[in-house]
Amino acid sequence: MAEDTNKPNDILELAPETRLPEDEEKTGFFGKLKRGLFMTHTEIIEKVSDAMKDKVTLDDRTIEYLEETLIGADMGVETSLELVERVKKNALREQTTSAARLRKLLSDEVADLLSEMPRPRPLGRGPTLTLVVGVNGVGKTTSIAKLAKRHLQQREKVMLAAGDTFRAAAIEQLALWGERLGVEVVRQGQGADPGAVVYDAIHAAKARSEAPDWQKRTILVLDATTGQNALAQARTFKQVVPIDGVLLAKIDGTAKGGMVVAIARELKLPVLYLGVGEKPEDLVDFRPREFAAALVG
Ligand SMILES: Nc1nc2c(ncn2[C@@H]2O[C@H](COP(=O)(O)OP(=O)(O)OP(=O)(O)O)[C@@H](O)[C@H]2O)c(=O)[nH]1
Ligand SMILES: [Mg+2]
Repeated sequence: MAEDTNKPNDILELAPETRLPEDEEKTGFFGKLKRGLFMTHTEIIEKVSDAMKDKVTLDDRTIEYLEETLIGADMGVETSLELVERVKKNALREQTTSAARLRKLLSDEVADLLSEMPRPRPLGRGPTLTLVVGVNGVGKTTSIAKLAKRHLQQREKVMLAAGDTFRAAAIEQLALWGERLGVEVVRQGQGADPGAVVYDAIHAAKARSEAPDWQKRTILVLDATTGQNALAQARTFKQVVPIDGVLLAKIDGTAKGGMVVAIARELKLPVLYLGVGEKPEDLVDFRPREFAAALVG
């Protein structure tokens, strides 16, 4: 897949208090993100509000409850404990007694923590070969369509290569997306050598592009609904192929959106994109501040 540029996440970051116009809330980046994280958000917020009901102090029981809430959202045990510890310190200093304030403190801490996480290697301006990997059914093909659409919108040329020559109908599925999006799909028959398909595709793409320097990146697709299992997959993939970043698909279908934090923290892999639905436009960039705001803000 060829593309020109990929802006580093931080350039696009908005200040946490930035309010977006109403239309943008619904259809734009933040609206999509909020819809995608709706289940996780609701779960955490309800629990935080519960924990803080009629509270005048942040007692041990409340703290424990908060820890459980974050662990329940799959943020990872260590990370959850650390986050709550940081929130507790700030809350005690401020003598916070409101759930809303506690949420803000939590959102700030999540954002800070995610901002410390590994950043994607910046891509240069030349064409890019993107290899998309992941286990069965995680959302690879759909994510490829989403990425293709994204690049087309950025006025970049896109070519797809049907490298899954193994699963029945996998080639047709990608070809169908190519047709819908108006993108060329390089393909061979079922059972063909995937290496040969990719070779053909690179050859064809190079023939259409003068650029001498091709950059490569590998994106691992994980399914957010599979929780800890996805983390195990990532560990295994990391051992066999250098992963440049993760696309976490199906975050809209789970209350475990905290996985993003665990991926960044425990696997030290940059999270690049979030899949927030089944349509080609249901893809959002991962940006720490907005993510934290949509999660708990
Ligand atoms: N809700 C939701 N569904 C998604 C998302 N991404 C993919 N899906 C759905 O997940 C299912 C599997 O997606 P595919 O793209 O076919 O997954 P795959 O990894 O290519 O699957 P195999 O080729 O069988 O290995 C499909 O029903 C997709 O519509 C997402 O971000 N949100
Ligand atoms: Mg597929």
